[in-house]
Amino acid sequence: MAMTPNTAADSAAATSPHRFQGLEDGAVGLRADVLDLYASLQKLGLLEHVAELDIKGLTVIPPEKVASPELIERLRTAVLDVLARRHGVQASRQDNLEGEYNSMPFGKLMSYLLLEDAAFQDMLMNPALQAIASYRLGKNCCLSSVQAAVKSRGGPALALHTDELYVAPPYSQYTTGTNLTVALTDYSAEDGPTIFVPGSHKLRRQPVGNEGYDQIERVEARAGSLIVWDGALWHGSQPRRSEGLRLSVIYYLMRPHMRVQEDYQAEVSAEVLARHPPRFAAMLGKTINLGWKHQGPRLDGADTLVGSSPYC
Ligand SMILES: O=C(O)CCC(=O)C(=O)O
Ligand SMILES: [Fe+2]
Repeated sequence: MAMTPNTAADSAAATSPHRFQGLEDGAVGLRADVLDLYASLQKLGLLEHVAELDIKGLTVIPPEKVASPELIERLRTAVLDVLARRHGVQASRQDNLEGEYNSMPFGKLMSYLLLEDAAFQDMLMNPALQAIASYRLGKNCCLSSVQAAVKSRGGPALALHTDELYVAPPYSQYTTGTNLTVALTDYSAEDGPTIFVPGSHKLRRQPVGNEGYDQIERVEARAGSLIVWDGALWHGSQPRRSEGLRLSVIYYLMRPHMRVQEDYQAEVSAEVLARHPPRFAAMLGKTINLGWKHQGPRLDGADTLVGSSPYC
C-alpha cells in the first residue's frame, strides 16, 4: 500500500510522543553548547591541556591560566583555618608536623570542605576548572568531593592506583571521574609530588602488583597550578623530603549517572534493618564507603578498590 509521505516531525511525533530534553529534532551533530565549550577552552588557552590529558592522562595547568594569586592565598588560609578549627592545630606552611601529616600516604586528609569557606566555592566555579571538567565529564557533571591534603616531611608513599573506585574493569571509554587538584604549594621532586604512569588511563583498570613503577613520571607544578588527571590514570605520590607542608585542595568531579533513584539511607529505621541479614543494609548502600561528611572516608580501602578482574 502506498504511504503518504510524512514530514520528519510528523513521523517522530507518531512514534515518539515524549521527547527527551537535548534530543530535539536537528540535535544530531555538534550542538551549540559543545561549540561554546570549544570556544571557552580556546579562549582560556586550555586546548593543549585537553590534548595532554587525552594522550598522557594528566596535565598541569599553570597558575596564569587558572586563578588569581588572591584566590590561591584565600584557599591556603582556608585550609589552615579548617586545620585549626577542626583539629586544633595552628600551623603555617613553613612548619613540619608529626602524626597523620607524616604517617599517612595522603598526609592529613580533610573532607567535606565546600561549605567551610567561600574560597572553596569560588574555586569550584573557576572558569578553567569548569571548562576542563565539562570537556571531560559533560556539562551536567557534578561535584563528588572537596578535600584538602596537608602533607609533611617523611611520610610513606601513596601506592599507584586509579581513582575509579567501585568501578568494575574494563572501565567505560567515558571515564566517570576527573581529579582536579589545586596545588597550594610547589610540587617538585623533593616536595612529595604526585607520580603517574603516562598513558596508563588507556588500560581501563587498576594496576596489579608492582606494575607501572618502572615508568612513573613526577608532577612538577608551581603553587597555584591546577593538576588534572583522568580518573582511570595510575597515580600515587612520593614521600616529602623538603621542609614545610605540601598543601593541596582536591576537587573530584563525576558524571551524574550512577545514583540511586530512591534514597532510603536516611529514613530506614534500625528496626527494619534488624529484621534482615546484613545484605539488606548493604542493598541500601549502608556499607558503601561513600557519602561522607567531615569525618571523611574510611581509609582502610577494603571494599572500595575493585580489582583487575571483570568478575568482581
Ligand atoms: O597525594 C597525591 O599526590 C595524590 C593523591 C591522590 O591519589 C588523589 O587525590 O586521588
Ligand atoms: Fe588517587
